[in-house]
Amino acid sequence: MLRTFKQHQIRPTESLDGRWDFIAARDRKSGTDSLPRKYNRTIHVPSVWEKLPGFETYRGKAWFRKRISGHPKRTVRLVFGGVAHQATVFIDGKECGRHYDAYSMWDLVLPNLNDKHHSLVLEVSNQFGSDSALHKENDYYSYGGISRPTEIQWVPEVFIERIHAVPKIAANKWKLSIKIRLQNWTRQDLSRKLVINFNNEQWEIGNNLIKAGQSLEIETSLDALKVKPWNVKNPFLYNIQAVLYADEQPVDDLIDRVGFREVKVKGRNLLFNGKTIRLRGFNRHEDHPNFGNAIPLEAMANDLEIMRDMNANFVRTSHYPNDQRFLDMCDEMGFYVWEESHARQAPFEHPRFREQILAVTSEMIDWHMNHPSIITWGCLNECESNTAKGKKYFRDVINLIRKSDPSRPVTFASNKRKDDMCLDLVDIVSWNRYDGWYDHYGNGIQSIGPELDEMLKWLHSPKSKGGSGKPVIMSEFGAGAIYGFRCKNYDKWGEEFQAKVLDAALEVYLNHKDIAGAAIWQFCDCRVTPQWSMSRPRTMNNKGIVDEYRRPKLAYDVVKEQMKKAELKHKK
Ligand code: ADA
Repeated sequence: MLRTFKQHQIRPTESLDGRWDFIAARDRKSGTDSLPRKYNRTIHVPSVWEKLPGFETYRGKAWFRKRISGHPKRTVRLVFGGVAHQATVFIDGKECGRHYDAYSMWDLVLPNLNDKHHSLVLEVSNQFGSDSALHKENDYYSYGGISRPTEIQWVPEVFIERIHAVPKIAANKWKLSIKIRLQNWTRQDLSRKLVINFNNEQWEIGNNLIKAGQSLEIETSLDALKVKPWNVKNPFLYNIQAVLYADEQPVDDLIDRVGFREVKVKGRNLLFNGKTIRLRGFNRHEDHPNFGNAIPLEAMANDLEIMRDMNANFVRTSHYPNDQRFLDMCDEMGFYVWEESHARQAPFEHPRFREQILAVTSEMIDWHMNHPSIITWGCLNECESNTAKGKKYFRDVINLIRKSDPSRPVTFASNKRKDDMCLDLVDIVSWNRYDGWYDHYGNGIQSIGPELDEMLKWLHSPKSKGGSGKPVIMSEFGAGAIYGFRCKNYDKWGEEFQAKVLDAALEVYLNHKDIAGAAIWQFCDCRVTPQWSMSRPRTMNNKGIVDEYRRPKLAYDVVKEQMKKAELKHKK
């Protein structure tokens, strides 16, 4: 399933997960200019091919094939949770769509497929280079494959594509501002009646004409709702269902979920339903030694249980949108989430950068809008925010975020310190700092407090050119440790050294009156690309509090204790 809950009662759907035919370019004898006639094996979907013995380091192309069936009166819509990272879709040998980026959900409507069986083929590549600005050699691994759940749906002439529901409170009454997007894939104008079912009540939204081949966005508002608010202690969720009628017959539906909460910035604080909150948690890569980034639901749930055990209430989806099922579980368990579009030290000069960053940012918000756990949108991690040229990109991406969703604050994680030129563009200032690891090794931990105070003094002065008075999140800090390397000399890479740095950093960041949140880098060790191997023992980023198998390092108990102390302090 694409989500942790059922999204349709009327629309027929079917999972395409399971065995697909598979062949890699390196195994094709007759060249790769045309689609394969033969497939030499099958592969499970979702998965990454790097988990197939012999494919551990395969960077190239592969083809996936599955038989699908049409429908006499409807057409086929394919929904992909994520394909890593360049996909070209063929139906019966004809190209019918493309998508770039592993971390965005996307769909394809295939009009007029008759009700016979058809051959669906995906050509997938995890290659870097001139076509890929966001997936590149990096301090995390870009895998290859159909790495998230995939679904086939059979939709009527006009179907419900998306529901966006934004909760707002006024005079102590909750309301939902709703936008529903309908798509008419036929060549004729069609009229349809729309109904919304919410909290055991029904709202008729009347008849709407949808022009041939076009989408129509319908706005409405459900007012004076008797609902319980969503918060991390009591994450109350409500289903919202849109139903479409043709000639008084229900022909389509879409169910999504909402939680009633408002996130605002007030001075140097983050307000959540009017109360100041303090964030404490982790940066988490979607990475696992047995699954790559195709992490099964149970393993995702286990990650959140481990974070909860360490008294965390916050997770940053570094550095890309996550599997929606992970976000669903954050909604269900009660976590605050910083989700960001895919970029880590991205090359603005890359010929495809602009189009790709705008596309993935738009897809992130369009598909993930309704998650109550997402409290801020992030972007452009440690990108060029220290130049006038770079600021143009920051301004365009942040403007796109604000236009797509005015309801959430915006931030980006910066390592540019006093050279940053983009702090006027954000609502929340976020800093990546590694005092005691990259900086000031040796006496580094004594510098954490003084360095922070020096930065805050600069920030809340005119010198920061727009950062003054804004909340601050310490978006990354930490140290590396190789699991099992114990070292009483407190040498680097030893678990003792990492625990000492984390203890000192959390003592400062979780208790400073002007720090609204802190996210440790990082939750678990993760695989990186070979180019990083000189500075990354095991070709892994070893700053996890647990290793890649989620085995706790010495720092685990230090983090747990520091976060418990902070939870008790801020509850007061
Ligand atoms: C940066 C970056 C992270 C990771 C970290 C590290 O802050 O944002 O992705 O690379 O450094 O481990 O050095």
